[in-house]
Amino acid sequence: MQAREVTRLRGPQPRFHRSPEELLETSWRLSRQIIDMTTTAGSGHPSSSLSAIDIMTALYFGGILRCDPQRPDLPERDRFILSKGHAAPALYAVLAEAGYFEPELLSTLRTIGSPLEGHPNMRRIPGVEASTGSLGQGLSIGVGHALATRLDGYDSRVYVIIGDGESEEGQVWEAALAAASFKLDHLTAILDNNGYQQTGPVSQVAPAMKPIAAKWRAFGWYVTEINGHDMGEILQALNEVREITDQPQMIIAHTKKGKGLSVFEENAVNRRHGEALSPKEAEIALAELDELRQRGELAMEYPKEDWE
Ligand SMILES: Cc1ncc(C[n+]2csc(CCOP(=O)(O)OP(=O)(O)O)c2C)c(N)n1
Ligand SMILES: [Mg+2]
Repeated sequence: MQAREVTRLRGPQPRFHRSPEELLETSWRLSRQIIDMTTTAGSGHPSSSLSAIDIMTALYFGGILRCDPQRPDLPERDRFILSKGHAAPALYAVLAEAGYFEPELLSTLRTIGSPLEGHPNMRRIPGVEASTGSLGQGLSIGVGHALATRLDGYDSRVYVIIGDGESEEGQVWEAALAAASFKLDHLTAILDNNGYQQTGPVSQVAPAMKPIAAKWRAFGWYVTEINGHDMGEILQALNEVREITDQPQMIIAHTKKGKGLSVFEENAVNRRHGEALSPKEAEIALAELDELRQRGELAMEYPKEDWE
């Protein structure tokens, strides 16, 4: 049987084209919201959300993701899937900033009746592409979207953020194998490589996870590694992978769980996985964030030799 020739249909264009400096400012604001909403809720995963917020900010507001918040179901849109669904506060902050829903809703996180559940629910929030939280599934869902949009002849790209602890799930590697076999060059995975999972450092729980880049390469993926808190590096990687043909791409983003804020750094076990800050601690964390901004140090240094 002959392969069907499809003309790739272009979709919406990126809505926001903020500069790296503006993106840092956006991410600072959204980081504050992550701390505020989880502390108000008294539960949630602030450190897991903060490690991914710079990447998500760049995706949505740095001229990458082609979507239309007024028409979230447009078939030609790009897709973003947060496979590590416990970082929902980061996704909610980004979606509200993009205009998918009113920012006032953020303070209802995890309250009875609120659509902002502890993990994202695609049936209740526009812009949420997949209901995630049960780890390991998001990349497979991304493979499905990439195959479906290719069959339909759309030019849509699919982006999936996975966690390093999450990568211990076997399903991640089934998806990796499938994506490379199907030559899904419109699929980009981003690994939030923050070095920690729920019960401890990934290097202790699963020492064989290293070397991670070599594993993805061996599965047939194009791989690049970046500082996941450097807007310039994030944007460069996201632009670079668009040029890759016949292969899915993995961006290994070296990040800090809790974005280097002292309240999280002080915890050597798991950077306070799944714990909201108390109001007093939140005050300290917010003051630190504000200080970094005032000193013009929001662009976080994370030299290669310190990457987990
Ligand atoms: C299938 C499954 N098993 C266990 C959990 C509980 N759980 C939630 S977050 C987490 C750790 C995830 O670590 P990682 O992927 O590194 O994410 P991080 O919080 O570091 O961003 C675990 C085990 C879950 N949500 N789903
Ligand atoms: Mg982790």
